[in-house]
Amino acid sequence: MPVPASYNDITQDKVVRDHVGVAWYDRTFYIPRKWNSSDTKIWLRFAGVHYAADVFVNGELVASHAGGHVPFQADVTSVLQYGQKNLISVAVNNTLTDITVPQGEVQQLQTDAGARFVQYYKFDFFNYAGIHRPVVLYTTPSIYIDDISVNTDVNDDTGVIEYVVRVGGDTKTRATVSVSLLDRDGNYVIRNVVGDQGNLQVPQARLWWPYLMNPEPAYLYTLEVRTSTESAVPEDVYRLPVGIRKLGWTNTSVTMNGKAIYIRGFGRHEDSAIRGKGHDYPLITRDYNLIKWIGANAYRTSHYPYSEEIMDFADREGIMIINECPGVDIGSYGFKDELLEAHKTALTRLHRRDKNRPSVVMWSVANEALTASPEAYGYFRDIADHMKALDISRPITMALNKPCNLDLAGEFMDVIGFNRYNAWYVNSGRTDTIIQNVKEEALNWHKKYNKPVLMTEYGGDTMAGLHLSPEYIWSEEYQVKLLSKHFEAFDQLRNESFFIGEMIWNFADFNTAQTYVRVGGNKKGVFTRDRQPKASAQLVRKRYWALAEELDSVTPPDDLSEYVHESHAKYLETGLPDVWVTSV
Ligand code: BDP
Repeated sequence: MPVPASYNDITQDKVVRDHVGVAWYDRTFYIPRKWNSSDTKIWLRFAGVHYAADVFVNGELVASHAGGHVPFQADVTSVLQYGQKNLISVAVNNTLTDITVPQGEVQQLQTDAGARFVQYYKFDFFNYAGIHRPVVLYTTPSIYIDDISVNTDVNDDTGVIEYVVRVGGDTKTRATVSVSLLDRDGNYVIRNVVGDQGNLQVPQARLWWPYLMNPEPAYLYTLEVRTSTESAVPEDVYRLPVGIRKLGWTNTSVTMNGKAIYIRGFGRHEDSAIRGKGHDYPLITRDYNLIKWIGANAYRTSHYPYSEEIMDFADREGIMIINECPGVDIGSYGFKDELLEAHKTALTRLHRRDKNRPSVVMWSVANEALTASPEAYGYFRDIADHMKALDISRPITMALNKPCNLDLAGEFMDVIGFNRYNAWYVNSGRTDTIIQNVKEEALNWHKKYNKPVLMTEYGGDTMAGLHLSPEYIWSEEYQVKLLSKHFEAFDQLRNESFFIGEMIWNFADFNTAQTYVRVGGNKKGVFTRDRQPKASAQLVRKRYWALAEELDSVTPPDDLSEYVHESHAKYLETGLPDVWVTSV
């Protein structure tokens, strides 16, 4: 099996595709003799293995980890054979139960060949499994930088970087920490400040801005952290990209550097043909090109943390991230204490991995949980308390879908996200019901909780190439109409002060479990699974760039209005005559 990749879609064997339980990976490798030094530690790091993993090196268990979307590592210095062959074995277990995050259930099915285990789950994406993200061996000195936390603020035009560095390794030897700050061109702005925590003041700071909100978005400094000791242990150096920004929120808005943001984006998935959820640089680069081409400024990592490489792109390109933990459909198999603990652990690990990223503007603690069940109240109060104990610098949210009047979790959130499939699962075919329902629901959420509201999901399945006119469900024409009607609702809602954004479900088509409501997967993408635009992509592009123009005075790309008949050109200046507007 190739690594990184999901193993499911690589072979012709559906037993491999639908496998439930443990899969073993083995691999041999050599370690140079010169790595064998008392000053050096060797780490084995997995960026993501779904769902649980036991890792053995030369037969010795070095790491056990549960949770498919966050990294883990082990100090393997003492189990390696230097200058010789080593064996690494990884047992990957994809089983989901009522106390894994996300939840699932395994049942026995009687088949013609006898009883077989089958994995069931309620969430709507294929439970791809395997070693999904890169695996690396790397070295540090024996006294090393274990963790860095930064928080930023802006006072007038001075940027403030608050930092804490944690040193790991032999605690008997005292290590001195010093930090420096470099600008984007590599020039030192601040040099060698000694101490493992402190505040850096950056006069005339260049701020981190989202894409299209500023002509120079995503400005990143580099925080260079060094350790030194009085012993012979060599220094450790870590270079952390830092975006200086001030995030704020009220009961009607979320602000970046004092300016209200309006989110225009998508829900997404890590998903593609053959690789499944395996890391793929060309694919993620293409995705960012499409996101920028279409003029989006944000997305939600529905429904689990995405790879670190994907997050690096967001930091560097200025794409705002609603960072979601794998709490999708939480409660579908009951609410238990062990589930709550696993959910908190998932949040802790996500926070530890992504706490320093300027792109992360909100934490999403769950998607479509069973928030109308009585247990949901205490459960989500604890989840929110836990997240707040980890981070008070970012608002928390979740994507809610239970009827507003029955929901028990929203009061613990800072921002309300809601998912609703008007004219799709509800009133299929009736695009004439969208505007009033979307407006009414958004208003109801705001009335109930007095928080900013955004629509985190809406959309309809669309078979690329299916054309039916007048529009009919599953056709490209229908998706265009369904989105347009939502846009009208959003434009009316934007006049209400509390409505802060719109996210289409989904960026691209993706694979799901086999069910009769899915034709080769979920087809709600604005792009196909191989990242080609459907007709709706052209419409979305016009809208997202128009919003950027209206809100942030951005000049849209030339090709957006390639053809305008000369008799209409004048309306670009003066606006459409009233008679046209009413007839549309
Ligand atoms: C929502 C879920 C999302 C699904 C979507 C759909 O949050 O994961 O893929 O519906 O049905 O309920 O397309």
